[in-house]
Amino acid sequence: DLVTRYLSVSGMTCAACSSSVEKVLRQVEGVEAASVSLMQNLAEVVFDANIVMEEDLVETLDDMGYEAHVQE
Ligand code: 9UX
Repeated sequence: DLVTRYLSVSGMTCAACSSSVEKVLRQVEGVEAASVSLMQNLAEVVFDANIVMEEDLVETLDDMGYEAHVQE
């Protein structure tokens, strides 16, 4: 099933940061769509919860050097 979740992402300081975060999220298997707002420090991700978990997305962004958290 497709779910939409929001991740807060800190550490993005320029537009290239948010672009690369968006690009990487879109390449994750199971992710259908990703949209990242630099101004809001927010990533909106639509993914198939049977394929990928939100914790995996958080870890992916942490590995890139950003600090991500799932928003309630
Ligand atoms: Mo912009 Mo982000 O020069 O790591 S790409 S700060």
